[in-house]
Amino acid sequence: MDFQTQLKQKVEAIEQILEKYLPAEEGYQKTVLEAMNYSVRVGGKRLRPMLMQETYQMLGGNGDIVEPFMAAQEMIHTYSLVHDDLPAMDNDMYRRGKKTTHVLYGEAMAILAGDGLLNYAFETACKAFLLEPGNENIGKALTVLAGKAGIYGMIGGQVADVEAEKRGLALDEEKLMYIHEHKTAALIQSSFMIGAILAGAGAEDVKKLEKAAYNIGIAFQIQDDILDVTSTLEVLGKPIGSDEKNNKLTYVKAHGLEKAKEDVEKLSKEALEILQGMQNRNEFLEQLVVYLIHREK
Ligand code: GRG
Repeated sequence: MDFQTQLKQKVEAIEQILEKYLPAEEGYQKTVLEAMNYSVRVGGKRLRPMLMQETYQMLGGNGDIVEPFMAAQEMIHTYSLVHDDLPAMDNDMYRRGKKTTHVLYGEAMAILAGDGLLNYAFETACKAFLLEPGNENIGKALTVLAGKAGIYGMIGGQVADVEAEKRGLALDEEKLMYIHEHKTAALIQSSFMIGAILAGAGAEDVKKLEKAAYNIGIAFQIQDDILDVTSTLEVLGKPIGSDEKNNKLTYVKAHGLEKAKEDVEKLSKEALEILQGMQNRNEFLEQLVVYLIHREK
């Protein structure tokens, strides 16, 4: 089966898992539940749960314990997008080709939907304890899920990004890499690490995958910056030029388009070398990394 067909099938299978874990839209809080579910169902590449599942399988995992974590990670990712699109942050009206959550449900409900998704992510991941009550890897995986999304992870990166933007700080390479590592690479790292931990991998393999995912995350973000300059609204599903509009510190701005493209290649090559050096290989995962880094949307 070719890569695109496999990718499509895997996205559909992940969407079924997500559906299983989304909350029922009922009760006095129904509106926020609808806004949460809208935000998750609106689409997206489902990259993070896919990376988690593929890593889990690469390292010999064959149960369903990874599923609540896959759903949790997509909920965390979705909350971050809902909040990032708010008027107080990027004030974006479109995401994934559809209206953003605050445009449809209002700002207050979008804030609450983001909060709801973040909290429900942990309620969902904790369901792994019901599947395998005695499995101590669940606690380790929860620690990584929380840490990489938190103030020393994605939120930390977003804080530095918001401040750089608001204050119009001069380009600073160290800060730029801090932002990319935390805002973007952190959730990609936790996807690989949680997949590995739940499959019972040792600390050394988890460290190697953390490094590979760092490279993938940075390359993914640089590609995001490249697309913001070179793509179109139709292809991307959101307006291009938003980095410029928001006075964003980007890799393309700091280094120029050519160097940005070269570094994407270099980072992805190093990441693939790490994956190819693992005891077990997953051909689809390697193809997925290449595809994501060279994606057009
Ligand atoms: C609000 C705490 C907080 C964090 C927001 C994710 C994020 C941090 C901001 C969104 C803007 C952005 C460009 C982030 C970098 C990561 C990135 C490229 C996210 C988009 O991820 P995709 O391409 O999205 O996987 P889909 O729609 O495919 O799920």
